[in-house]
Amino acid sequence: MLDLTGKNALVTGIANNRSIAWGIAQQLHKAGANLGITYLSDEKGKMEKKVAELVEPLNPTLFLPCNVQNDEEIKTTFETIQDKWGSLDILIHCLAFAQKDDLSGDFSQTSREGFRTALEVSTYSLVQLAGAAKPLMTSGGSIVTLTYLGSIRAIPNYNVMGVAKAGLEASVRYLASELGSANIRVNAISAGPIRTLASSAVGGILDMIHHVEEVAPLRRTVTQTEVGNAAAFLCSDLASGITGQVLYVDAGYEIMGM
Ligand code: 0WE
Repeated sequence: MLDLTGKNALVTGIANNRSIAWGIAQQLHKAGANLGITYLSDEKGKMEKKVAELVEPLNPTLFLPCNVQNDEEIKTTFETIQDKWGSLDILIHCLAFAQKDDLSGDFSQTSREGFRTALEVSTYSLVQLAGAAKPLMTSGGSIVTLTYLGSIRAIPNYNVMGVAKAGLEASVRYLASELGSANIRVNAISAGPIRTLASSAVGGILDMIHHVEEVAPLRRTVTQTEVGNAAAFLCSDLASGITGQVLYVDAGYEIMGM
């Protein structure tokens, strides 16, 4: 049985009730995990309030700001985990950002700054958080990140994010290789396109979703709950032999040639 009772899980990347991270948090909670939630702090504290209200039913025992471009917030997050929990079992990484003008037009025109930002927030952040989590995962652990097909195929407009996700998937393999001896598993879920805050800001996302509904073997897109269930599985002892992998939760779309 899928059972995460007694496991401490840190979930990053919840912005609202459409976030994939929200789907994951709900399924981890359902499986009995003790949750810590991080959010991206803004000046007015609007995000803090919104995310706090959303996650309240999941009874998180930690609720912290964690902007991965802010070393202090990362330090405080993991110090608080050490103080309040003593150890960490599960880390969910659902963070990505590219400047909006780098998600359309010619990839060859990506600026140095835009490239740097996308890889810092979307790729390096996994390495950074895994490095901070490693000393806290004293009884082994499971790290799960989110990726997208644009890492291995040229998806129109995904551009610099495709490069960031390719780097993310390679980072999953290098982290899995390093952390395996501590019984820490590292995997990625490659989710099909879903309407979220991030994807809705992208032109043409609805056309992409309609394309998936026509072509994918299951003739539909996937839900946040389905991604959440796959994440709960990867975090559980049911997946004890799985590390360094990219698991496609995409209604089968990735296998199709036409
Ligand atoms: O990884 C993603 C979303 C990544 C993303 C989205 C935004 C929109 C708003 C990163 N940074 C930003 N920055 C913003 O300012 N997906 C898999 C969803 C997604 O994004 C796309 C897609 C799909 C699918 C962008 C272009 C084409 C397809």
